[in-house]
Amino acid sequence: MSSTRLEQIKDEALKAFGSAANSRELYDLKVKYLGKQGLLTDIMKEMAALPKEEKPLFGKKVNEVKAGLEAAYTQAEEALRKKEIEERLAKEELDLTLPGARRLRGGPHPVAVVTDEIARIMSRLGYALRTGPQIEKDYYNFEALNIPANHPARDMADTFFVDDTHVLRTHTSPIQIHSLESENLPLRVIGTGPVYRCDSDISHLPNFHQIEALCVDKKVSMADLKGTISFFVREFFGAGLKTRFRPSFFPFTEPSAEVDCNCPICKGKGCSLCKQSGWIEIGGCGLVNPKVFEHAKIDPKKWQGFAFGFGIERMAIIKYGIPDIRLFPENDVRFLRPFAGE
Ligand code: 2NL
Repeated sequence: MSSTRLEQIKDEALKAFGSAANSRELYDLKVKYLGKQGLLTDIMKEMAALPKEEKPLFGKKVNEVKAGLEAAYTQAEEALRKKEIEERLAKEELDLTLPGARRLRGGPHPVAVVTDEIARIMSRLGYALRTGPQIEKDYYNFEALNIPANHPARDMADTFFVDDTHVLRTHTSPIQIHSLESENLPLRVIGTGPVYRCDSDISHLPNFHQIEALCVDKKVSMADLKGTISFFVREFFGAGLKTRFRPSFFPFTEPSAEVDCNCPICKGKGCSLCKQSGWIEIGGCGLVNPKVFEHAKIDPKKWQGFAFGFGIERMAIIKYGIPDIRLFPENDVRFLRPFAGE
């Protein structure tokens, strides 16, 4: 009796699969016949009532029917899918006048562009590019640079401390200290990379970039320093721009000066960027403090040096008129694209 019923279910299911109008209907039929609570499952349960010797044969038959129905389902589904796609293609029209989905191309980041440009200019004066660790010993970030224990830069409020003796470097000067310790003199290097300050507002980022130059030789003067920076400013911002020094203080240089140049936007005439003064501050400089040489075991009676440092984002802001320093870490392609050099 069960075998007849099985055949009946099989024929019925095959017919139904073949005449399903769409995939949804076909799926419902699959549930009805092959599902966990479907007709084939029901019939398996009836097996319990059969005499023991008939069970294996019947079980085999059920499995055959099941396999057959599953194959028929797959075939029917494939056919329906094809039919549905063809119907859609026939019905739906492609609007070829719609604009394509534009993918904005990125470009080199202005920090990278400015870094490369500075390195290129300074290489013509014999300066080699150096990088260094971003986590520094207290010694390399402060002590070796003659920054005393009670200096405000050492305060928790300005410096990210990693542990008791390590900090995220707050400037690129430790790179130069490593060069002083490990390279032969005379020496001309630029150190560059990210630096960190516990400081964040509309004109300060906690993570920005610096570039510093260091020249050590037998006889080095403020005149060499000024000549080098003036050359650099003209090459980087444009011919005809003047440079001026204002006395300042850094623990690692003596004497020290702030560096201003003619505003490259108005060429010194006065505009909103330079607040009508015609001058804009670009960084700091000075002659290497003998104490820095002593820390690096270099005899300050035999060697002299000058150094200067710039903020890279600041250089880019001045050169390209970037309105907001917070654009730098966002990597929005609309910001990056103009630097792609296209
Ligand atoms: C600034 C000023 C400066 C230096 C950096 C330096 C490095 C050594 C010895 C002496 Cl190893 N000096 N670097 C000197 C003066 C100024 O940076 O405003 N940077 C953004």
